[in-house]
Amino acid sequence: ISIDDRKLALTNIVFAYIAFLIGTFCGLLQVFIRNDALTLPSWLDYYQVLTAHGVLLALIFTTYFIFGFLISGMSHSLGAFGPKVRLFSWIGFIITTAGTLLAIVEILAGRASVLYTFYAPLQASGWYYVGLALFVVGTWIYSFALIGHYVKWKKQHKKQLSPLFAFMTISTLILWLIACLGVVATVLFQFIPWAFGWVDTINVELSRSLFWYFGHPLVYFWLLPAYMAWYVIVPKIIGGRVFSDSLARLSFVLFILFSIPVGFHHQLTEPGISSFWKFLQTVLTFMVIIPSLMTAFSMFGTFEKTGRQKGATGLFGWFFKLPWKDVRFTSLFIAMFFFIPGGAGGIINASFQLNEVIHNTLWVVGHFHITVGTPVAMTFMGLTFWLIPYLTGRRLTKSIQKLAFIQVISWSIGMLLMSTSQHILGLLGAPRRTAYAGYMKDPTALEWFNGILSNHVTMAIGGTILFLSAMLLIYIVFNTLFFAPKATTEKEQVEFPMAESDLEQTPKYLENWWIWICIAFALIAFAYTIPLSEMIHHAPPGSSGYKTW
Ligand code: HAS
Repeated sequence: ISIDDRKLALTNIVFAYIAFLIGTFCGLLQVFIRNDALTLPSWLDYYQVLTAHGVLLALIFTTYFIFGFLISGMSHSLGAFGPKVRLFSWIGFIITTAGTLLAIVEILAGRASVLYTFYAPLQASGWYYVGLALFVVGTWIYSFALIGHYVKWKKQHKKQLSPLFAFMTISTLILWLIACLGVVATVLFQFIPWAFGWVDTINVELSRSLFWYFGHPLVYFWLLPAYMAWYVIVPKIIGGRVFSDSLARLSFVLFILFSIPVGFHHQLTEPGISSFWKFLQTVLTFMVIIPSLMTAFSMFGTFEKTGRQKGATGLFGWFFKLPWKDVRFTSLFIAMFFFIPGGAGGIINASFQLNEVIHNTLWVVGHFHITVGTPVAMTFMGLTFWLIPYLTGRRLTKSIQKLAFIQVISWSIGMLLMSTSQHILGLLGAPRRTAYAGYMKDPTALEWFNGILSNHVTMAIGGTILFLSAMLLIYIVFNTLFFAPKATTEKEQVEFPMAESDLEQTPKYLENWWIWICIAFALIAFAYTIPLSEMIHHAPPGSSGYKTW
């Protein structure tokens, strides 16, 4: 890809890893506080550290990395960006970064300890919400720049289906744009007037619902780029082709349809929403599981088909034909493996009644560490190993590959220990998000920590291993950015592995975005209109929700 596009992509990836470095350090502090091994100095608050940890890793690291990856892949598959697309991408980057810095300053100043799910009644300073609004606007400009690049390609290639990577990028961006409407509405019309003191109250239930309208598809905004790597990059690395182009496209379309009207599954215990609407959104949540099951099927299909082409026999012969010594593959395979318990946990969470057991417990913390914290984050790590050398024109040396293996294996062990412990503690009843990490030495609480895996030590060891692994990753990033030897011959040059995809059988209507956007809005209207209007109607008179809506 062109030098200018490389610079753009690299800048995003570097910002992602700056956030990763600080965010993982806050994570280390978390486990020590929970272990009662660390008392924070008086100028640092528990919720402040927790907010920084969540915001830096879940929101900032992911978003910058995703845009770095999408920019690289779009430039690789559709050709170099034109000057306009590049200009708007940089404008998007600058606004996103301005918003990020403003939000971080507010967190560091102790004026925004509202956690990464910042819904009411917690209140931050008005400037924090301004920072968040800028962040979202910046990503929109980015998104439209990438969409513009795609539209130009489509005009030059009339009646042709776009390459799979581009199709998946556009699906991800459509999902992101529609999802953000909820958070933009609550930030602009509820939080900013409330936090700056222009109104006295806020409609809490409405703010939470608008947040989760955004908050659930947000997790698919993280997941879909990982799925892009699984569908498009993994087959190339293992020497195969995309299993089924239409299946891959359909699964992304299903995410556009079903990932948004499901936010109530985060609010099943809230009294302000009637059971009927909760149940309806629970059913829709089970619909959004389908594209993930399709992805699992497709992955097994790719492995088996490629394995058999290489001479594998029997039911599991393909397993031994996979390129285990290639860290680009192994990292992504482990990431997929973690998503089996991660996804199963999600299904448990989404089951209306079972949610009663796990809601607001450490189980949920365990769940998101084996969804966004491993399948997604480790896929991004696996991409980093070759993407940075690809963008910098440096070599992926043998010693770096060895370190990369140690990094992903240590991350897996750390995550396994920490998240297993969190899941068990959660089932026993340990609440999440409490600064009383020792649960005030309550005898019942102390019993939770008596198990072999469910004890503070496991969590602390797991968290420490994770931090060391993160530092190793930072070293790898630094090395491949600045110090690894330059690739001088073509053989040494790192490739962008993108598998071939057979377009012949793919129906053209899959790329008719307006059909999917209209159905998505119809489903959203169906799932949200009545419950939201009920919330607005029942908002306490005088509240900002009552006045604004
Ligand atoms: Fe979740 C809470 C339900 C997926 C992230 N989730 C959270 C929170 C986060 C999060 C961050 O219904 C906490 C928010 C907070 O702070 O309050 N989640 C689901 C469901 C899914 C799901 C149904 N979550 C994710 C993903 C995330 C993520 C993905 C991040 C990226 N989640 C919930 C619910 C809650 C929740 C409730 C609220 C709980 C509460 O009460 O607070 C589904 O999308 C999962 C479907 C996935 C599968 C797995 C498919 C498996 C694949 C791997 C194949 C493997 C291969 C390798 C090929 C069905 C694709 C094979 C190798 C071998 C050797 C065998």
